[in-house]
Amino acid sequence: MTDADGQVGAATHCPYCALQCAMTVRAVDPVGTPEVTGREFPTNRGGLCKKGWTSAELLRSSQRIVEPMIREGEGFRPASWDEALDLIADRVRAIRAESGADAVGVFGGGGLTNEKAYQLGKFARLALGTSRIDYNGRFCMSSAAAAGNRAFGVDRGLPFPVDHLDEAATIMLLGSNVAETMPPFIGHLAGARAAGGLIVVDPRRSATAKLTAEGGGIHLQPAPGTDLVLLLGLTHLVIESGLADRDYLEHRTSGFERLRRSVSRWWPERVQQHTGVPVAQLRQVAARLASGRGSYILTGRGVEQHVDGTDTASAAINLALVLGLVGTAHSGYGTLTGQGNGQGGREHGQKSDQLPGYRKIVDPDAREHVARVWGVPPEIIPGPGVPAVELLASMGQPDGLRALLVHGSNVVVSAPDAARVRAGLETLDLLVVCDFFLSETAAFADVVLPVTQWAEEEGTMTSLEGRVLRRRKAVEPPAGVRSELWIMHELAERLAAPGSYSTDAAEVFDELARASAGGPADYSGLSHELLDTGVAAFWPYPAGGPGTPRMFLESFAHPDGRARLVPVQAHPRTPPAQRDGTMTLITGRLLGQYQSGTQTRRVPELMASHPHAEAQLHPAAAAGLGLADGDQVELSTPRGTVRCRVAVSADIRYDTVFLPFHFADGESANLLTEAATDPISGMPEFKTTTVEVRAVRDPAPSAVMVGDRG
Ligand SMILES: Nc1nc2c(c(=O)[nH]1)N[C@H]1C(S)=C(S)[C@@H](COP(=O)(O)OP(=O)(O)OC[C@H]3O[C@@H](n4cnc5c(=O)[nH]c(N)nc54)[C@H](O)[C@@H]3O)O[C@H]1N2
Ligand SMILES: Nc1nc2c(c(=O)[nH]1)N[C@H]1C(S)=C(S)[C@@H](COP(=O)(O)OP(=O)(O)OC[C@H]3O[C@@H](n4cnc5c(=O)[nH]c(N)nc54)[C@H](O)[C@@H]3O)O[C@H]1N2
Ligand code: SF4
Ligand SMILES: [Mo]
Repeated sequence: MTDADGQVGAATHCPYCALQCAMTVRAVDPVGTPEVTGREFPTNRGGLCKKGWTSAELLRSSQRIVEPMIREGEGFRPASWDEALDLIADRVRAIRAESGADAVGVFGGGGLTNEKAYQLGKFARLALGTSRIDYNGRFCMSSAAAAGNRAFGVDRGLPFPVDHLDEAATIMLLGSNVAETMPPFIGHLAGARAAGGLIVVDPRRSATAKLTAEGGGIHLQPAPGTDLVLLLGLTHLVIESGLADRDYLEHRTSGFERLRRSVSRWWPERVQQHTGVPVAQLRQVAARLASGRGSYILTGRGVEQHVDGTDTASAAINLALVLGLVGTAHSGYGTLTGQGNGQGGREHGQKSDQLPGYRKIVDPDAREHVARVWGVPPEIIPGPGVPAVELLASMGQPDGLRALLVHGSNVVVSAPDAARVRAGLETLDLLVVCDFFLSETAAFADVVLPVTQWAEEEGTMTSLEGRVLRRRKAVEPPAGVRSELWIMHELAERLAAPGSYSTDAAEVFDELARASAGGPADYSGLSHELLDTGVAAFWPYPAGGPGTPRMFLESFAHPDGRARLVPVQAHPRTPPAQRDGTMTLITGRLLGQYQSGTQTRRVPELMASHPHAEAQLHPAAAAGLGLADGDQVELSTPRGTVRCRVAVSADIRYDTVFLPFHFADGESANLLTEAATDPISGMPEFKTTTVEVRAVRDPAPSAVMVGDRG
């Protein structure tokens, strides 16, 4: 195999995040770790972060599952594929007969290829006959997606190519720490940084916030969970200072008068009181964004993973619209999609309310169209299911789930209120987990099915800029593992399912393209063959092309062609009582770990950089609790307790503690979080939780004796 640049190996993309850095993977020998090199591409320009560089190590990991496993007592025994698949089909049939098809659930993932995500939605609705399918993108992109849909009529994370940011004079990043979560992305901030126009909004002085230091950028450090007030205040300031783009508002948007009234009570002093951001900084930011030299507003999980995440994302969009930034040639608004296929994963039907092409499952025309492609009558496609948190909460409930099939998520670590999720999994009559490793969730399974990894399969991914990319096979998988397309095919056959389930990714893509035709996310002009020519494939890409690198230049996707200003209200939260040890917990990511850690905790170099969870605490807060750097600390909420070491740092607000969520067992941040969700998107509140923080005195007997003698 030789890629387009003449490098030997498969031209593919990184298995991890949505930046989908381009790389070449070359098999060195049948058993050794394949070689990874960065490949020139507009998003990463040859660069990779350390997760990308070490990604191939997992292909040959000794911890890999290489044969199906069936529960036996506390452990597992190896099984043949036939035995495992027969067992699953038998139990699914029995549970359906007793409790109805909705007793069987499916949990998908934003890391699945477009082909697998599409097939999973079809398999759930037709082969299992269930409405109960949702996926981990609910934890990730759902708030931003809901806000994008209501404002623009369509949701594509970045409605412009990433490298257009290079020309910007001002970029405001709200709740996004790209320096750790997408390192090569910071190359695209260089222009704005040099122009003194990088603005970062984060309660921590994150690695990204530190980039504002040179060149006169601005770091706003609001209290966690107050971004909505901050954005309402900035919008108010822009309007009151005469900085709004009146001409743009008149011609390209609707709802300005209502919006203006809705922000009028958020005068700067009041915003300062709620957020802690000084009035002078608010004015500086408003003026900078309105300076007219190319401004972008981008949001990340820090502002979206809240119970008011959709409204917060809407407030960010409103600010961008009032400034006239969206659908123009040199400015914009966007959200930074997280998972490798977080964008495509939300388009092809693994979401509870959705059919392929980003269609609504309740829309009769959409059902008709998709049913025709599937070769079934529309009535047999179930109606909408329930979002992820509700789906997981229904395990063990009357009329809830009795069986769950998990494809590409480790909910025991990544779902909110994880102790309850564990308890729910234990009530199931059947848990099937497809994975490469025995994740914390797979450890609860009745059947674990080993699947192919990224470099062992063909497929497509849709990156954060809405560009459809080819994932290519570079190495042979271990003999015992199978692709998920094959698994769905085999199970569908055993269940005598309607519809056909191809095992060939290119064929599945062709079907997906037909199913998406005419929908908001239209892929109908694309095929593996066309993608292999290297065409820049930004969706919508209808038959004949040419695709859409920059969206909304002419009009928005609502019937009247206008963007909607959606007035939103802040319900300011009461900050935790200023008692000693009562603080706001925020959770997030570290450079060298990925998500629930199933993959990166198995890479020695990455583990060496972040072997354990550490709670980041301000020196003043630490001193007040009698804690020094490296001491043991205990964080607790009514739901659970985490013990870990403390990392004392002036980079965080004194009222806030930060914990990464990549670790398992007693270090798992989601033992503390609450399963409260945004009423519009179903997004859980991952980013602010009231916690009690206390020092742990060494409980070891020797230490107690030392203490006694003193
Ligand atoms: N290294 C690494 N990279 C990743 C991932 C990973 O696990 N590890 N995951 C990928 C995925 S799926 C995603 S979704 C993206 C996420 O990428 P990001 O959104 O950049 O990641 P987070 O660390 O979750 O959150 C970003 C920042 O939000 C801040 N924050 C917390 N609470 C608040 C708040 O109330 N207001 C504001 N303004 N900020 C707040 C945190 O301090 C943090 O610095 O990263 C992707 N890339
Ligand atoms: N407290 C807190 N919790 C959070 C967040 C936070 O910021 N704070 N962030 C949330 C966000 S944004 C996200 S995206 C979620 C992510 O959390 P998870 O949904 O747990 O995501 P991963 O850890 O990537 O889990 C993917 C699992 O599937 C496996 N896998 C990878 N690719 C495939 C595949 O193609 N097929 C199959 N069958 N398996 C595969 C991996 O080995 C791994 O076990 O966590 C959420 N949880
Ligand atoms: S930034 Fe994301 S896509 Fe690029 S190498 Fe790192 S993890 Fe992979
Ligand atoms: Mo995510």
